[in-house]
Amino acid sequence: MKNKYFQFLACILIAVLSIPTIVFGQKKQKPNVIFIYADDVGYGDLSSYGATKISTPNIDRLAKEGIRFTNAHATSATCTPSRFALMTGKYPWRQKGTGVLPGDASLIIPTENLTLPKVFQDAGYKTASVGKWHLGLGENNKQINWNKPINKGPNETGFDYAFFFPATSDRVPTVFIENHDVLGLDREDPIEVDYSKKIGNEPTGKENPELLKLPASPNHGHNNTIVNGIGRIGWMTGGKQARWTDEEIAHVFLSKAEQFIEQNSKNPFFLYFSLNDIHVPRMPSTQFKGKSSMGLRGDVILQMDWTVGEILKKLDELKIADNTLLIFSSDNGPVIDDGYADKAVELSKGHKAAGALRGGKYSAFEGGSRVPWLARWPQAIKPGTESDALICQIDLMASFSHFFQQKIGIDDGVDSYNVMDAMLGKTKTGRTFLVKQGGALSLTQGTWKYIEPREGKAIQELTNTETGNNPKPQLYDLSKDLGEKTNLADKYPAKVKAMSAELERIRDG
Ligand code: NG6
Ligand code: CA
Repeated sequence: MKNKYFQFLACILIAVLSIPTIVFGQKKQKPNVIFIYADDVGYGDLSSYGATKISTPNIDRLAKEGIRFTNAHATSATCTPSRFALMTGKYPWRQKGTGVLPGDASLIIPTENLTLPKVFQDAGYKTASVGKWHLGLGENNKQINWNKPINKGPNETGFDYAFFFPATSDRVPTVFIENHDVLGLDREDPIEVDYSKKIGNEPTGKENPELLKLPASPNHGHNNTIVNGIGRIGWMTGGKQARWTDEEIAHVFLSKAEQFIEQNSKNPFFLYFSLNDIHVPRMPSTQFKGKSSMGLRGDVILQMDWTVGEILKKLDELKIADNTLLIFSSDNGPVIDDGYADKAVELSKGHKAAGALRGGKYSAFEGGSRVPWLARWPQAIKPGTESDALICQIDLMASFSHFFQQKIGIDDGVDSYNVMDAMLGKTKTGRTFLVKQGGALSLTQGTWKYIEPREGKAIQELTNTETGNNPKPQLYDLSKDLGEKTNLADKYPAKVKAMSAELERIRDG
C-alpha cells in the first residue's frame, strides 16, 4: 500500500517536472535571457563587423558561437526613442516627448501597458535592469525629489530589481539609483537638479574650464556643473557623497549584473544590461586608459568588450551558458565628437565606426540605426550562423510573447512583430517592413528604403553627421547601394508614391 502511494507521488513529481520539457521541446528549463544594450556602438565598431584598428574578441565570440546579423536595427538614431520602442513594442514617434530626455524627466513608459520585462515576469522570470536608464522617472510633470524614494521608474516598468543612473553619463544628477533610492545619499546634503538655470555655487565648465580633466568640445554645451573633473549637461547641488566616479561606472554596473545572475542562476531570469559604454564622456577605468590605439573612444570599446567577456565567464562558471540566450546590440549608430575634446576625431582616422553605412547617430541614413546584433544560445542557435533577416529591437516584445505562448492585448506592442525564428537563425526571413527615425522617418521594404522629405541641415556641424535631411524624397536600393549614395527617387516615381503612401498609412495606423 505504502509502496503504491510512493509510486503515485513519484509519478506526479515526474509529470510536474516534465512540464517545461513538454512546452519547450528538449530544454529542461526556460532559457535565461540577457540583453546587453551598448550605447552609441556603430555598425563598424567591432572586429566581427569589419573593424581592423580595434579588436573585440569577446563580442566576436558571440558571432563564432552564435549568430551575427547584418540587417538588424534600433528604431531610432538616438537613445531614448530606441529604448522606448524596445520596452513598449511601439514606435516612439507615436507618443509625444520621446526624444532625448534630460536627467529630470518624468517616466515616459505607460505603466498600465505591457512592457518587455512584464512579458518575462508573466512567464515566471525574475527581471532586472542594470545600467543606463534614460526613460524618465517619477510621475508625469512632477518634479523629482531625489531625496525621497522615487515612486516610478524601472521597477514600475516591470523590473524586479533595478540598478541604474537616470539619463546619460553627461547629464546630472550623476548618481546611481538602486530600485527607488539614490545610492549613498546623505540626508544632510540633499540633491537638487535644474536644467533651466544654474543652482548653487559649485564651479561649472563654463566658468572654470581650468578645473576640467576632460574639456568640452566648443559649442556642445557640456559645460554646466563639474563632477569628477567633467562638465555635465544641467546643474546639480548636494549629494557630494553619492556622486559617481566615471572610471568606476563599468565595474559597478558589471558587478551588479553579475550579482543578479548569481542570485538567479537556479531560476529563469531576464537581465537588461544597459552599458554606459561607449557614450560620452568616455572615461574608462585606469585598466583601459591608453590600451587602444584610438584614444579614449577606443579604450571604452575595449572596456565594453571586456564587460561582455566577464558576463560570458560568469555564465560558464555558473554552468548556465548552454541555456542562456545572450543578445548584444546598440541603441543607435556611432558618433565621433559628441561633446568632449577627447581627441576621438584625430585618433579614429582609418576607423570606420559606421562601416560601409552613411551617416551615424542622429541620422536618417542607415548609419543612424542599423546596428550590430549578435546572439548566442548554445542549445538553440547554430554556431557561426550569419543572417541578413530584417529584425528590429522593437520586435523583442512580440517575439518573446509568442515564445512563451502569451497573448498580447490589442493596445500593447502595436508595432512589434514575432521574429523569433529569425532571431534564432531558423529562418532568414524577418519583418517585411520597418519604419525608422533619424530626424526624418524612413520606410524600409525589402531592399528598398524611402526617406521622407525633410527641411533642415544636411549636415549637423557639431557632430559632423549627415542627417539625411533632404527637402526632396529619397529612395535607395540597399541591395546594390548600402551606402545610400544614389538617390533613385526621380527614376522610380511610382515606387516613391507607393512607399510614401504606405508610410502615411503606418503613421496614421
Ligand atoms: C545630445 C548631447 C550628446 C548626447 C546626446 C544623447 C549636446 C550638444 N549633445 O543632446 O552629447 O548626450 O544628447 O545621447 O548636448 S543618447 O545616446 O543618449 O541619445
Ligand atoms: Ca545612445
